[in-house]
Amino acid sequence: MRQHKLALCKEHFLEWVPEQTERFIEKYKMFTRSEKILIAVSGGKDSLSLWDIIYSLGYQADGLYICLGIDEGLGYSSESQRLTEKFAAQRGLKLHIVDIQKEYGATVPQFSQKSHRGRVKPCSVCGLVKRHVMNRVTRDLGYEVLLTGHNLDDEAAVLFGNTLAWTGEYLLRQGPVLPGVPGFARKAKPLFRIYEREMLAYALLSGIEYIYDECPFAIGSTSIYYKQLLNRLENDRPGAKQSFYLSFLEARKSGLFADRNSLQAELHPCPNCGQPTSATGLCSFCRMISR
Ligand code: Q46
Ligand code: ZN
Repeated sequence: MRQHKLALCKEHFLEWVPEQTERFIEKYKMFTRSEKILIAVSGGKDSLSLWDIIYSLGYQADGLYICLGIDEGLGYSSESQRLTEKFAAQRGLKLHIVDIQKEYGATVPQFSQKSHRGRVKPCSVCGLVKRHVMNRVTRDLGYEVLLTGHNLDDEAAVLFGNTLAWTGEYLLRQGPVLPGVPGFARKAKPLFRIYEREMLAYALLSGIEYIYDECPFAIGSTSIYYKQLLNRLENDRPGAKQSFYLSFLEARKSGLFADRNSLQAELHPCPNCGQPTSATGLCSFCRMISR
């Protein structure tokens, strides 16, 4: 690991990743062992590894799998669900499953076709659906914190995109912990300082069976393009990705950006689902499913 000037054998690497994760959970005050935790799991290497790590560290965390109904001739959703269920069953962990088609009448690609959003790719609809369901399950089942498996490469790519466009509101919201507000539980990303390559190595070395294929709609995405650019930078300057992200957090902490409240839209509960929204009337999710 050139970025850390560190070389570890398999045994020590499998100890190092959970130790680092726990260090960051504590340093960034993400959650405690007495809190009820929900982990959003997709069947991919990062979220399943996160569940594995959190469980091995002695935290009590249940999983949430959202079946998006993405097939594209690959059976992407059914295969990722099968692997997630297998992972949970092997370890005796509790998994909640929400099937979008069964609950809301259409799959994510079908909602995308029907709405004006994302005629080519369903990613914006997909993001909207996932956010809504994650918030709903976290709130309805009384979880105190929701975890996602974003790693350093994911976060650096999002930051890169937000910086290219100087999207102030997103820059203010991006971070390892998003505090809870009435109607929304706290959110945390315990893997945000672990490189994608390290997570891949962790999943492979610990024998986690995960879905190798990317979502078919991820091909050609901007986030993958940004990751490739950042990898070129990292290749020439080991540690550049981490320093880009951590310098951003430092800059924000020291007040480089405007006060968070000045850019935050006022929220009120959606009259249908009750989730906080800045829209007047129904939230975007309820508007979409009511069409
Ligand atoms: S947004 Fe788009 Fe991902 Fe949804 S449709 Fe696939 S690529 S899964 S993170
Ligand atoms: Zn709503």
